[in-house]
Amino acid sequence: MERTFVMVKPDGVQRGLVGEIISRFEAKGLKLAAARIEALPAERVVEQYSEHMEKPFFQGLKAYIMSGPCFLMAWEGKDAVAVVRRMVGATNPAEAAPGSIRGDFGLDIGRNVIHASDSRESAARELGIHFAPGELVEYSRIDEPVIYE
Ligand code: IDP
Ligand code: MG
Repeated sequence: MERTFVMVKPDGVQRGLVGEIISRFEAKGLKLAAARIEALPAERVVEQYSEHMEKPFFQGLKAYIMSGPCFLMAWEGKDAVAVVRRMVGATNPAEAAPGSIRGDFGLDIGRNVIHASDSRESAARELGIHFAPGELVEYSRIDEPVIYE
């Protein structure tokens, strides 16, 4: 089992997409381990996106992520990191596959609704930035025996 970090960005929260997005991951069979709505402080936004610090879009990205509250989640399941990235879709929503979250709900690369960790290492790092270990809840979903072989 893997855990991954997922965040509905301020545009997704403002557009009322939090419930739709949770529903997709729940229906897939993934397990919600933590969730919180929060206006992120600058230092955690910079830490989250440190790999992009030198990019021309960084200041705009930081202002976008700080423009309103985000909805932070930890999702758990088999191959959760890769599965969630596929469900999120390509970075540019205009090119993201229909059926993916970005493909269904966005048009602009600078307003792409959602973030998801891109590797197991990023997932561990990002979960550590936003959640204390005790915030990740361990439990079983009663439907696990019919979701997994
Ligand atoms: P990802 O979110 O699909 O992993 P990254 O390349 O890691 O994409 O970029 C992180 C975030 O930075 C994107 O989700 C998007 O919000 C923003 N971003 C990336 N490229 C651009 C750009 O060219 N213009 C504006 N924002 C961008
Ligand atoms: Mg990325």
